[in-house]
Amino acid sequence: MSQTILDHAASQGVQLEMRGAVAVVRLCRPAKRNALSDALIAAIRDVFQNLPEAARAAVIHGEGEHFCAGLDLSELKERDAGEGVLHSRSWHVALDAVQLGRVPVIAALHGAVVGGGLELASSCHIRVADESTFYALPEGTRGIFVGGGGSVRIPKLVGVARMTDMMLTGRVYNAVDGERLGFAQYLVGAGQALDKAIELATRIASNAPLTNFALMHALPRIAEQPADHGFMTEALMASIAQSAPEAKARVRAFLEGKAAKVQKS
Ligand code: 1HE
Repeated sequence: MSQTILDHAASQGVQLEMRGAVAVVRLCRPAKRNALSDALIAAIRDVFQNLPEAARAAVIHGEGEHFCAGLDLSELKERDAGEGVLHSRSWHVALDAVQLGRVPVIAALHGAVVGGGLELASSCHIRVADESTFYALPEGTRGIFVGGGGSVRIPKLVGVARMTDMMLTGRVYNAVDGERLGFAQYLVGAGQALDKAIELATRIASNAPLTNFALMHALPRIAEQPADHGFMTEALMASIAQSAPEAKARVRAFLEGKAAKVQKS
């Protein structure tokens, strides 16, 4: 069943390839700069909801010269208000499948990361950008608004003031400024983002699964709770994580001198 869904997603332009425990997801619509049609959004949803059991981390990247040009503007038909809400909500479901799925997701960025492409990148857990990357929110100049969760997720990366400026003025950030401001956590040479993202994903795949789960599902929720509630949720999550046999084994290995020390960077 899952394989049929993945095959269909591939036919719609979202391919999945397993590299060990890392699911490498590729947007394959380079002629249209990986613009996100309704079919592509549905395929992203289906892939992330049906990752193979063996996947312990995932990477998403785009084929061609750009990560993603955002919403497919050729599909921006006359929608009435109700249809518009449902269209936006369909993006929310797809990008929630990325953010709140089973495994951490790393975005490997290059070229344009604009509009809905930036919304997609911001639903991932880590972003690696190469030096060709640029970030923009052209929605403002096109007379529309973000609709793929960007108004919730992008301010968490770079703040409300910066997002407001980008949408009001059409401001574009380059790769160096993007890393400095928090769009990406890693900046690498041209053409190296995918390799770096797979390297990080491979490392993440070797973490205790419950730690990865806590970071994906508990941390962002704790961050939105009042401090008193956050402390309680943290205590519950910490207790659950440390009671897992894998945590006990890892701590024992360190105490017996069998696990790596933290090295000065
Ligand atoms: C597209 C799209 C698209 C390219 N929808 N077809 N996003 C934008 O406003 C960004 C619009 N795109 C661009 O500014 C540029 O295309 C890029 C900077 C991304 C890339 O430039 P370039 O010179 O490499 O490519 P190109 O020649 O502009 O585009 C190649 C083809 O892709 C061309 O089609 P062709 O049939 O003439 O070959 C373009 O029309 C097509 N193409 N981008 C449709 N976005 C949930 S709400 C989210 C709201 C938004 O995302 S709004 C922001 C939309």
